[in-house]
Amino acid sequence: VSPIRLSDYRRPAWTVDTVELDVDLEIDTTEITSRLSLRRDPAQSLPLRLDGENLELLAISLDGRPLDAADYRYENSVLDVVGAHDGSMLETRVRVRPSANTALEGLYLSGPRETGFLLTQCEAEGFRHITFFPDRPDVLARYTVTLRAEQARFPVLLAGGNPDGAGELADGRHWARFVDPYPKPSYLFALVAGRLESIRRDYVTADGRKVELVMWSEANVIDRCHYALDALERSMRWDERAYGRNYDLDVFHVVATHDFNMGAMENKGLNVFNAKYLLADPDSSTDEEYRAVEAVVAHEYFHNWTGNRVTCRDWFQLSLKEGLTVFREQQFSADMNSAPLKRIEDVSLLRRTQFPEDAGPLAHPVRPAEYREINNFYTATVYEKGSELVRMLAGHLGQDGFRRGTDLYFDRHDGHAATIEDFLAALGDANHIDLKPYLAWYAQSGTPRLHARGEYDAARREYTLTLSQLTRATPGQPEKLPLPIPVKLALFDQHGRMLPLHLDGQTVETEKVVVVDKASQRFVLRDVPSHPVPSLLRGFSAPVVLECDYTPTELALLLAHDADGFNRWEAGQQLAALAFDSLHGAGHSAACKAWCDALAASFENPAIDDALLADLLTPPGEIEFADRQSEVDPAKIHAQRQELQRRLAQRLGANALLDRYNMLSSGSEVQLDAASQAKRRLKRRVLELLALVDTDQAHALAARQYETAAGMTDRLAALGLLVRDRAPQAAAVLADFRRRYADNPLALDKWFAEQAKVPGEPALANVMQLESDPAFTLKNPNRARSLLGNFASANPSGFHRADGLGYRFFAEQLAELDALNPQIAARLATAFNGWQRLEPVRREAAHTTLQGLAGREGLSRNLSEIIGNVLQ
Ligand code: B3K
Ligand code: ZN
Repeated sequence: VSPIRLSDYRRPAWTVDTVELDVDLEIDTTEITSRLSLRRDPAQSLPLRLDGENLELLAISLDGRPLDAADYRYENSVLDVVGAHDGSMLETRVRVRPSANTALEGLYLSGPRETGFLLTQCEAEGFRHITFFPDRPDVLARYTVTLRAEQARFPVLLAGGNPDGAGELADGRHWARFVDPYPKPSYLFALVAGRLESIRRDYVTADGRKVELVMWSEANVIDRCHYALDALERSMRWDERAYGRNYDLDVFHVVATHDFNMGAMENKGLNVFNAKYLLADPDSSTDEEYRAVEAVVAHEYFHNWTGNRVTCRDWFQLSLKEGLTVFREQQFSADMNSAPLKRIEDVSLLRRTQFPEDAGPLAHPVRPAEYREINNFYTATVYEKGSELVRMLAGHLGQDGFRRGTDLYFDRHDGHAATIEDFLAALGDANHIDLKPYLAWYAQSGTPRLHARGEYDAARREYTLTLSQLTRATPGQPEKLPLPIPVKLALFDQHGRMLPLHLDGQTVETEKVVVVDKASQRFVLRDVPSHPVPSLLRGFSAPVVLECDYTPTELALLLAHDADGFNRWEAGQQLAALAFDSLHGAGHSAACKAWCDALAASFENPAIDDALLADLLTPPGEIEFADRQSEVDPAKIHAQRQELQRRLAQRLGANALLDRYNMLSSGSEVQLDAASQAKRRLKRRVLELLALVDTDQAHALAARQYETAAGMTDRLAALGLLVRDRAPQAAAVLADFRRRYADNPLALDKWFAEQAKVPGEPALANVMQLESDPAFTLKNPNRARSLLGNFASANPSGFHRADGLGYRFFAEQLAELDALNPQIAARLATAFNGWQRLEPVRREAAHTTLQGLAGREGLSRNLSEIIGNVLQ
């Protein structure tokens, strides 16, 4: 297959005004009749061509006249029709097979065939698995959908849009109709049918529309949907206030499924969620999961404007909706919880997922220039880096300016399919600013390195900051241009006091943003009384790697005094990195001592919030450390990071850790307020540190914590520690967990995940044994991810064995999974990213395995694109 290129974009020759779908639902065979009213672009003369994947064509007619075999051809997933003209009506009837659909794209069955329900997933190109259509996001049509099914088996029938009648039919069947008044692209179509329960709430939008909010799930988990319903209401209010956006239909349905390829889907008026991001209760969800539910509910809701009302012209523009919606979701979560903690979490995620992606063979721009399989481009780059780009734009315009810009964007493009240029133009026009220079960020891949060097001239009282940028070559992009990099900065004196900034003759407050848009630039700050310590890139003002030759003392000063919560944590991370390097260096342990001393001071500082303290006490992860090295030995990195943490634990002292642990012991009921969550987070970290210096004691405490835990956060923290440490208590705790949650697939996923994350050599034996556990199946994406995804992507020392057996086992699983679900196989395969930077023995083993996998017959387009790119 040759790639699809952005530069080849053409307007559609044919569009569709209205779609009428009649769907006769059954588990094994469903029949779909579609009537499309067609519009022809007068400027083009191409014959009618529609997409259709694996459809059994039963009937076809044009303008009421059944077509002869000579008038159409259905081959290679396209339907060509002759004789259509502007205004024609094409009617087709097709048959599809939901219960046989293991790829979970198009119409499929969730759950067992006796009790499960039917649902659809269309983004990106699933609609062509349901009916013939110009299946591209710039074809916006109005949908009328009529569902018919046996009433006893499918009591609930749902589709996007407003309800428009329902009733009974002969033979125990019934029907329901939905009309969506808003033109939408086919990827936002959805239907759901089966036995589902609901909880509901009335909502009135700021502009006065009465809306019924409904959460749907299978009966046994409906009690766990309340938190999501609250989160939905908070999201709706927030979007009204922050962006002036109101909901626009009479109903908003949200459905939970255990069988889903991703987190959730923003179908118009009928969101579908992976149960992992909708269900929450204290006994089975951790605090992190509660926050994730809130964030994903908000994310999908926010898509109603950023994605649905204004959609993407083509899939290259995916970040137009995803980057912007992630940004909105991050703002919302920061408002609902703690802004600095949220920023730490988001930047950590970016560094753990996006930086490695951007540094390896899978690197691609936020707006890719080409793809073979679009589902492979729902990446950390498009989502998380995309959000960072929007954050830079928002920072540049300021809160009011950004709001003016988004208002204009919605005004201009409502009901249309837009591009990233359109977005930048609207933001810029509303503020009389040219934002075009930021387009380069969307086109250029790779993480820029920003080098900072400061010089203080005591005689002139001047501090000169030289900032230079460099982006390394990435696949297909040997030459890189300088990008506009906003650097938010402040200066501190040696006592940790912020200094006023005098730049270009103006006095500003104590914080300022300078934009570096050349390869190298100098900024002179005047009237600086003493040699300052700069705090750079505050709040992580641009997605770059900052290289600054701080001394350990300077970093310790920032860690103690920086008022920017993010940069304070960041100083600790930089100091931890110096400490990490010093461990294998020639006895230079000043950095390690400085790190431990600084954290010992934080540990005693009552002004620091418990959750921030927990984050301060956590050094960068193994993946982040690996990202800084040119020849990676994951086993060594693991050992060295453990040693670093052991030194910290030693410095804090077993007694102090134990005292703190006891002080943090929580009550018999789970409270979800910020302070209670923060306590649990710190408690977990303290216990992990204690385990490094008083192992038996910590394990005994963990076993007790497991027994007495009021909720999942404490319970899983205890189980995770015992399992990772392979403590004598681990087996009993695992057995108990398994029994306790036998009927709770989301909890059971954690049971698999924790065992897949055991560091080092023992991991593989665990995973191989769990793979043949009766509860394991490759058919369920959550289960496959919990075992194989955690092993290959979240456990570097376990997966990257020197004997290469981890790779071989994993590749076998991928091949098997690919035959069932190519999207999930391709996603998991990205674990091989970065293999070129492994030390030679592992590199060779990974290479051999990858070549073996690439040479297999019948790989999906999804998996072969990833393997092909990884190998290049
Ligand atoms: N838009 C969906 C993702 C669809 C992925 C298709 N492979 C969820 C989201 O970003 O909100
Ligand atoms: Zn999204």
